[in-house]
Amino acid sequence: MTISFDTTQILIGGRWRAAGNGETIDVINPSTGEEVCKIGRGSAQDIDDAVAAAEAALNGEWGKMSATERGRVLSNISVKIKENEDELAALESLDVGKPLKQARTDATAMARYLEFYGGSADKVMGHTIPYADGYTVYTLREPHGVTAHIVPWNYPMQIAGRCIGGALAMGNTCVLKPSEDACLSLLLFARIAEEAGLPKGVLNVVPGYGAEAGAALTAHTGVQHISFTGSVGVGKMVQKAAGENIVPVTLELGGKSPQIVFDDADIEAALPFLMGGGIHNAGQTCSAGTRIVAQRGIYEKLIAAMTERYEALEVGPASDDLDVGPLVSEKQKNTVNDYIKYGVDDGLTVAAEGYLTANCPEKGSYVKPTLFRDVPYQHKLAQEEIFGPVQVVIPFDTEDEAIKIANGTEYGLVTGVWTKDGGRQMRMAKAVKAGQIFINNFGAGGGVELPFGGIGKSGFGREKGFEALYGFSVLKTVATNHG
Ligand code: TXE
Repeated sequence: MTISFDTTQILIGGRWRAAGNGETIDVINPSTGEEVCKIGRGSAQDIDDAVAAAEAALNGEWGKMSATERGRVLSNISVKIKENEDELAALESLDVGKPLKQARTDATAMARYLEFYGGSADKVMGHTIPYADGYTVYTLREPHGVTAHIVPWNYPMQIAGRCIGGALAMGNTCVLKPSEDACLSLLLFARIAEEAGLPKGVLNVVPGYGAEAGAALTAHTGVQHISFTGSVGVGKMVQKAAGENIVPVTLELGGKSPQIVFDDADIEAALPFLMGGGIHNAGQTCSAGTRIVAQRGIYEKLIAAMTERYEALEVGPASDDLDVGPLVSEKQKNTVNDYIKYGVDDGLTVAAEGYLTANCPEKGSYVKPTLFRDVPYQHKLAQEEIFGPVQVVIPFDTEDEAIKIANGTEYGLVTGVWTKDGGRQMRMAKAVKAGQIFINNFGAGGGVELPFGGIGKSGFGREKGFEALYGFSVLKTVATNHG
């Protein structure tokens, strides 16, 4: 495809320009292994400039806008995202290897985030509090100020949509540091936001490496809130940096989410979700339901049904729009293949694999989807986030055992429970440790409205839904003694 803008430019204070040091990063198409363009390599100086621009914007037109007007700007951005969906999806597909259909879903979801947060901007209210005689007490919800957004490569549009949308709804300004591996769609998003009427300096975009631009942003004393989605290791560094400056941080660090299937489950209804949990976005999903925890009575039936589907899975270039595209990079491909090799060498049984179509170029980052069966729940492959198209099936006998397995990792992001027994649905929802529990579904189709976040190593803080708006604002209590 021909890209319609200069991808090397970064956005600071409403001005597109080269990164300060003039350096760039190559963008590799993971479907082919070929370079497609370059992006700017933002430096600490660029971050300084971006934070200064975001600070200035707080005191300009944006800071004076009513919540309703802010909401209208966000709604306009949403409309324009929809108008540009084709280009956004094509860019994402080129950049990270998502099959086109899946990239389009992400563009639609980003539009929906802006629509939702546009509509909610003027509906966040404080309270009046009954207090001592002679007092009137009320609370206000105010913006933090300059907010930092560090976004990974797996869902750039969805993740930026949720954190930028929520932050803007509450009147903050933003500095966005997209992943060095996935930047193109967000550069276009920033252009769309400008066109839709977002005032200059309210959204600044500085692409670059994590250890450079990312670290400079999280350490910056001008930043008043940090949203981070990424790995546990970097999450720890981000939390330390936030601690140095005593600023709030939201960490979304992935997981090892179980889908628990009881004997009485409607397997036909469950199968698309069980498969999607491992295969959608080639398994590179923080909430991927990659641990299939299945009761002994339906175990073999489930394995047989999943095997049939795995063996039909086609892997190919993003533009072929098959079930599974390449992984985001050569590095990610090697990481995932190392996990598969480790499982096989350690004696795990492969129940089924998908296949690579003849169209897969040699240098693309393709991995065969792989389903392991009879995996002990303490095994490395059942404990660690693989972030590729790999699922493990773990058998269990009793409800208590299912709970122990579900809660038996360091993570706690999402859990799916498949059962027709109403009492069990309630018991499981209470017993399982995770930020979201889905009963007889998994993910509820994305659910922009549904608060999302983890416990344990999956992180803390809630994004998405109305709840996120509390995180993106500061509560102020006003107590007036009027006698
Ligand atoms: O993530 P990183 P990577 C997990 C997943 C994946 C693994 C590695 O298991 O295999 O992490 O992916 C920025 N200060 N997740 O290496 O490095 C970086 O530039 C500030 C799960 O790509 O955590 C990028 O913008 N920022 C996850 C972002 O952090 C820094 C999604 C994420 O990159 C930084 C992605 C630093 N010192 C990966 N170093 C999820 N929760 O869904 C890097 N960054």
